[in-house]
Amino acid sequence: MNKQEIAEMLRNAVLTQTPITQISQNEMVFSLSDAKEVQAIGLQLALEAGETLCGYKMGLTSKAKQKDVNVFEPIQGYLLRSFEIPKAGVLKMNTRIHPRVEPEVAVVLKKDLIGPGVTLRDVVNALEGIYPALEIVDSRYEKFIFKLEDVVADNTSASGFMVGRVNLLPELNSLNLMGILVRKNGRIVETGAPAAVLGDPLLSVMYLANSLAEESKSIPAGVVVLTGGITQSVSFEMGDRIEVEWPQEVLSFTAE
Ligand code: 0L1
Ligand code: MG
Repeated sequence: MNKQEIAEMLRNAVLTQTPITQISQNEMVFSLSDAKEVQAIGLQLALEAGETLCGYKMGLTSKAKQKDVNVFEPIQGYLLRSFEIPKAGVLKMNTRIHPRVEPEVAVVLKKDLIGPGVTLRDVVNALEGIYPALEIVDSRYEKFIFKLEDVVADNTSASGFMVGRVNLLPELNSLNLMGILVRKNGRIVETGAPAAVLGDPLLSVMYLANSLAEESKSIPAGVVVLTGGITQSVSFEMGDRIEVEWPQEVLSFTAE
């Protein structure tokens, strides 16, 4: 299969909620650079279908997430406006395959971050806001199993996100140690703190800016940047109620 065909197959898996066999199992040679090209074609297909790009995500930036899926390198993907879940909302299960939720830190910038050479100080100076967030990942591969190249081609399993209302920027100095709980049907199933993300989630933004620079892209002001799952992801089913609790705000949804 060529890269266009692989991208179309992945898009079809999203649209029909039908998981596919891992690309790495079928293709003799499928490199990381091939996978990045497939991801870029997938974005193009979505834009041609009328979708809007609204941000970027980093993935596998915490040890918990890396162990979760047995892939040990940070990865990046894109966010579409249609991924956004209404706050205090309902998560539609009929558009997903086997979704999981993870607590994240979201960042919005007041000025473009243009690499290469972006430093942590540059990120701090560019911050408009830091928000509690959650991401829905939904691998398009059977049994949620993949290699690095597969998950990159699959836009890092991106499927949904919710960004809170409370801007944590005034509390930047204590961000890394804020305690976060994930509850499923009232029971605590994960606990963590933003420091789990590369020691500081803002390093994830720095990494993203410098990595986008290799493709002559930047992080524009105003877009959402998800910095990566803080804990292992949590699977859920129809009827489950999920709450991601920060000291300042609770993000929640019911899967219907
Ligand atoms: O943190 C992430 O968003 C990781 C995404 C890729 C792995 C997964 O599907 O869990
Ligand atoms: Mg994530």
